[in-house]
Amino acid sequence: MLKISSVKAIQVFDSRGIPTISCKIVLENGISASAIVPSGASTGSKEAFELRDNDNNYHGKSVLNAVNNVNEKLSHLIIGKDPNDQQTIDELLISFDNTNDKSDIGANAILSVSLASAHIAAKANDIPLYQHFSKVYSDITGTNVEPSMPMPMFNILNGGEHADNNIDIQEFMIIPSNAENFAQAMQWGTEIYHSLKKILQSKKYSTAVGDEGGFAPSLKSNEEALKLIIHAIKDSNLEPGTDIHIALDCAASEFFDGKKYILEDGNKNLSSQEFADYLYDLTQKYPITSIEDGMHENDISGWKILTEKLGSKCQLVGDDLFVTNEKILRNGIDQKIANSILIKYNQVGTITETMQTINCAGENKFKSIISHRSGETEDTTISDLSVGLGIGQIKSGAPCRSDRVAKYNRLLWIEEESNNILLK
Ligand code: 2PG
Ligand code: MG
Repeated sequence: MLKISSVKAIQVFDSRGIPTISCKIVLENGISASAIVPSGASTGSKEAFELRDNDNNYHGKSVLNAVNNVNEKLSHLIIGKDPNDQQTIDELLISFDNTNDKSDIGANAILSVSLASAHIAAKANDIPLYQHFSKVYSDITGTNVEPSMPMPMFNILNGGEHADNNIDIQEFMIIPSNAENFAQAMQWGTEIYHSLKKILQSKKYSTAVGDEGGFAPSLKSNEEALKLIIHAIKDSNLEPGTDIHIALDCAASEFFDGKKYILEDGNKNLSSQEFADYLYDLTQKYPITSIEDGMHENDISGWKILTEKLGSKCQLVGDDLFVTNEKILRNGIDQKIANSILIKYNQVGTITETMQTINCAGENKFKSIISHRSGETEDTTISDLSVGLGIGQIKSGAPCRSDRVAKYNRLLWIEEESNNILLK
């Protein structure tokens, strides 16, 4: 049995220069491991609570109370426990907080311990983290999984809350569907990214990047973004619709006023039905196979319209809609909305709950996509999680900026060192 001897958190910084928590766990035998918590910008209203200090420091964004909660409270719960038993650790953390949204201790505080615990267990057992995650998943859910490499979704053009431009849709992603392995997917992704840069330069558009490393030019319309991407795919000698497909994250909660979807694109004010038609038209013209948050998280009738219209031909992903929460997902499944879920562990707060949600999705034939947050760090836990659970898909932004590329680079090493694991 392994035994935790100390748990220590400090405040560190994410890719936006905003404070976040890093937690280090040390075992009795002296081995240590740490993890860092990410943070979102376009957040769902039902996400677990991110505790920030809201005082005069760091524009109110410091996390010193959450850090203190780890050091003064959570550490005492965890010291002496065996990190192999992820579920027991997470249940102790969850019940100590005792609120539905983890607002007492802070989901960021709780997640930092949950993640560090997984890292130290893998390290102490001398196995890769993804293998540890496979084992933890079968312990928690009773379902055995085969590790596999995920298909990446590269967010090469940024709009919405992640960029200071006029593009409504938050993420335009490319999926190298026809790639034979992860390394080839990476090659295609980077080649298209650089082709897009050249095209933007030739049109005198900005090549400054948004929060997730994708370009963030001001364009005439959302459709112009799609045309530029198709152009970049062809310039890379790849075939749109065969080699490469397109995924969108509308993050539609950000431009819904309670009644209408307000698009800067042509000053459109669209009803749910009209916005669903608008998205449908885009899928008719471009090889779009995945649309995330195509409706506001509370526009359930809009989600029903969208699912009826597009659900059989397109992956419809609930992010702000489901917030990685099993109960909210079950409710959505009952209402027959969406057909896939985005998985972000800080939306729910522990590894255990994240795995339970993924399992619930699988049992109901929903696909899962593991995701970064727009505020990221050098932490690469999501890469191992995607492989270990054989999830099949990951989005971690553009193939640019170390906070994004760190995840892809970790996946390249996993592919190299486990040459029998295939791209799903
Ligand atoms: C999203 C995420 C990640 P954020 O909406 O899918 O791309 O953004 O972390 O800002 O919620
Ligand atoms: Mg999203």
